[in-house]
Formats: sequence, structure tokens, C-alpha cells
Amino acid sequence: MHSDIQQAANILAHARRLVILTGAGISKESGIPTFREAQQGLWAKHDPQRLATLQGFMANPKLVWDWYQFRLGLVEQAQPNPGHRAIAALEQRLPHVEVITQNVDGLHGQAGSHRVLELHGNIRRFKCLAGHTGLTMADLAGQQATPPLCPHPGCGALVRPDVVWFGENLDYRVLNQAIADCDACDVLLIVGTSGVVQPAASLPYHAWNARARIVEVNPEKSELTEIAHVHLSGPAGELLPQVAALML
Ligand code: BV8
Repeated sequence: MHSDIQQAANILAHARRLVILTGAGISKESGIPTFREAQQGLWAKHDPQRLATLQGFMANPKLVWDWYQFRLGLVEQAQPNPGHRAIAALEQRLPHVEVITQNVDGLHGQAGSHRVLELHGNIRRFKCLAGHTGLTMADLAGQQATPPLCPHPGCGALVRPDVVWFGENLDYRVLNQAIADCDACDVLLIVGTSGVVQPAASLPYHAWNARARIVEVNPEKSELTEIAHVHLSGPAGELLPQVAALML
């Protein structure tokens, strides 16, 4: 494994344009459960892929709202872990670093990464079903209704999290930028994703077609391991600091 870590460090150290694609696994060591794990406690009987849909929300707005409030509580208690911080530190070490994340927890930004594309939105942001965006919990304070109603004068539509649900399109500007970054990178680092969710899971193939060197960090194999030149098997919070330390 040590030689793999050294090989990964050598690849990253020479990156001219590094893209880092992350999934739920990088936030696991911050105490945020991944999607593939059984839901915790009262959510154990619910399937995230059914809750994280507009249909699920319309069928039971309070249930889905309460699920996101539960997850928001986990996110607000969470801190970036050494994996997030190692990624942020790469910006000082390399000429061009772009983070593309599937996560909605905002921890890359909190860790100090400046160029972060949030493919699936952010659980701290809200919008209403009539299209008013940029709402925060502060804008909704004092409302007892769950879900709350849009505070815009004359609106009153249901408020929902500003995340991309299954069956919803990603923001095309964010997706196009992510594709362009992967088309132009010479190194791709993939951290903590099962490589199942589309279109995020197709981004590494853009890097592959661009002849980029690909490094993956994941305790398990993923759908993307087959295109990785180096697969570091272990937790990101332990391995990424080790790789970064060898890049000096
Ligand atoms: C779209 C926001 C066009 C919400 C998320 C049939 C019908 C409808 C759609 C589809 C369909 N078939 C396919 C689709 C497309 C669908 C899809 O991909 N489905 C999958 C399940 C097959 N995609 C979509 O719907 C996308 N939109 O395609 O629009 C369209 C329009 C209409 C109809 C059809 C298509 C939208 C997808 C976005 C969904 N929203 N998040 C929320 O968070 O509540 S995705 C959600 O899943 C999270 O963002 C999360 O990131 C992601 C799960 O993936 P991972 O991040 O990889 O996490 P996962 O748990 O899977 O894996 C964790 C990994 O970490 C594991 O490998 C583990 O080994 C590793 N790990 C664990 N510990 C550590 C670690 N790694 C490192 N260190 C550790 N310590």
C-alpha cells in the first residue's frame, strides 16, 4: 500500500489541472452517513431514493421535510475532517484545483476549498415550488408549518430543500462546467463515491478520454475503480493526509 500512496503522491504532485470528484464517503468521517448505509434510527424504514424525489415530497411533504431537517441537524454538527482539509490544502500546492462534489453538506467550502461545484445543490439552501430561490432557515423562522410556506409576498408555495432530487435535472451550468473541467484535467482524484449516481458517475470517463491519470480513494471498490490507475483502499480521512505529506 505504501508504494501505492507514493505513486498517488507522485501523480498528484505533477498535476497541472487537478479535478477532485467527491461523494458521500468523504463526509463519513465527519459523522454524516453515506447514502448506501442503512438510514439511521427513525429513518431506517425509508429508502433515500424514494424520499429524495419530488414525487416523494408531494406524496408526504412533512415526512420529506422532517428527513431533511434531521440531515441538516447532522450537517450543522459536522466539521470538515482531515480528508476535506487535505483537499483544501492542495490549492496551495498545485496550480489549478477544482472540486466537484455530489455532496450537499457544504463541508468542502467550510474546509477552505475555494473552487467547489455542488452538483446536487446544498442542504442549507431552500427554494419554493413556485421557483423562489435563495431561501435560508433564517428566512423561514417563526413558521410552525412543516414544510414552511414561501415568505415572498403573495407566494405562499411549499418550501423544499434546494437540492437535486432523483428524476430532476442538474443545473445545466454546473454540469457543463463539471464536464469541461473533466475534459481539460490531466489528473482526476475520485474520493468516496460508489460511482452509481448519474450523471456524476459519467464525469470520470471525460477525464479518462482526455488521457488523465486517475487516482481513487475508497475503502471498497466502486463502479469507477476499473478506470483508476491507482486505487488506495482505505478511509479518505487517513489516506489523503498521507498522500499530501508525500507531495512536499
Ligand atoms: C437525472 C441530493 C435526468 C439529494 C442526490 C430511473 C428513473 C429516474 C432516474 C434514473 C433512473 N435510472 C437512472 C436514473 C438517473 C438517476 C440515478 O443516477 N439513479 C441511480 C440511483 C441509478 N439520476 C438522477 O435522477 C439525476 N438526474 O438523471 O436527470 C433525468 C430526468 C428525469 C428522469 C430521468 C433522468 C439526479 C441525481 C441526483 C440525486 N441527488 N443528492 C440528497 O442528498 O438528498 S444523489 C445522492 O446520492 C447524494 O448526493 C450522494 O452523493 C449520492 C450517493 O452517491 P455517493 O456519493 O457515491 O454515495 P454512496 O453512499 O453511494 O457511496 C459512498 C461511497 O463512499 C462508497 O463507495 C463507500 O465505499 C465510500 N466510503 C465509505 N466510507 C468512506 C468512503 N470513501 C472514503 N472514505 C471513507 N471513510
